[in-house]
Amino acid sequence: MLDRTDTKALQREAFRRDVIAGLSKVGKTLPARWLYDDRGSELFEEITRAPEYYPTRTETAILTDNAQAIAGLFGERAVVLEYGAGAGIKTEIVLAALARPRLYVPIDISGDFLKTSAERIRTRFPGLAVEPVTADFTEDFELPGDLPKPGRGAGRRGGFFPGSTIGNLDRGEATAFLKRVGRHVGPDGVAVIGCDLKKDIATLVAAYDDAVGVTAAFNLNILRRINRELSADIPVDDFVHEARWNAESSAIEMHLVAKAPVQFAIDGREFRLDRGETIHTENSRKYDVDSLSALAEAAGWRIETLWTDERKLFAVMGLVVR
Ligand code: AVJ
Repeated sequence: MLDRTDTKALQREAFRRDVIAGLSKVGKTLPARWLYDDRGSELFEEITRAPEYYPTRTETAILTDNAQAIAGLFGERAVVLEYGAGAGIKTEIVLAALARPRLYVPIDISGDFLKTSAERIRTRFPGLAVEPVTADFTEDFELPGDLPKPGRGAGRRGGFFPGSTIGNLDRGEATAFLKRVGRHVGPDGVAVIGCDLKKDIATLVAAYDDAVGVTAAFNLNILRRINRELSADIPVDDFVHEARWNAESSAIEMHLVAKAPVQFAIDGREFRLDRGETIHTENSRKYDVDSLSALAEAAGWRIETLWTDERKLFAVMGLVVR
């Protein structure tokens, strides 16, 4: 029996469902969220240090260089809602710059991850109230009713979503996400969102196919995870990592390409791939100023400030509700 309070078992069942559904389609896919088990998260950390992967260090520099302006957007006594359990140093840069923040609310689906990062923030900012919320922010959810409302000791509410994770969402999902943030922060709310920018294809592809092969290991790990958690027998060595630019969707796509005809079983179901057939594991959309404005407007926001680096590699949007 599935215990409804056992989130680990529920996650395992959701994983099995998604894997079987994705691999049963004609164009095989696996949802990108499943790339991040413990090993996947470790490998992603390594990616952020790869010389070709410019987003993390560029965004961190943008936040550092503009911390005062960002703090100005949030205003005094802000209630900060972070979508994702905490982006480590980026969160700290913003919180450290704020004027007497009222409350920090990290939101994440993983309760364990939330606990650890909430503890880290409490240690680093002893005077700051922290109220973690366990929720899947890619779907609609209500904030706890007892969060301080603007006025009476609390300032504005501001959403924070760094990392260009918004790039994993398609246009409809990204619009729905920004509308959700708008509902959470209310009419006087603001948001600070990190987005990767369109640039020459060679730079983009290299960032998602680094020379050392960390990104390849990260992508292939999803197959190892299926073998580990769903007792499957996927011949992982028969697959290679590929990063592709899709001009139509303005996205880098990660694929796992079968080097030979492959067959394997999961849960007694047989799956086959022809040589050259792929499993599409991630989209990472790249924006320009016009597409960012259009996205913001469609979701009820206006770009108040767009902070970028000198080489225009990455952008941080400062949004206000229209
Ligand atoms: C964590 C989704 C922002 O799209 O750049 C990095 C994930 N995938 N290298 C990105 C990722 C391959 C990353 N995000």
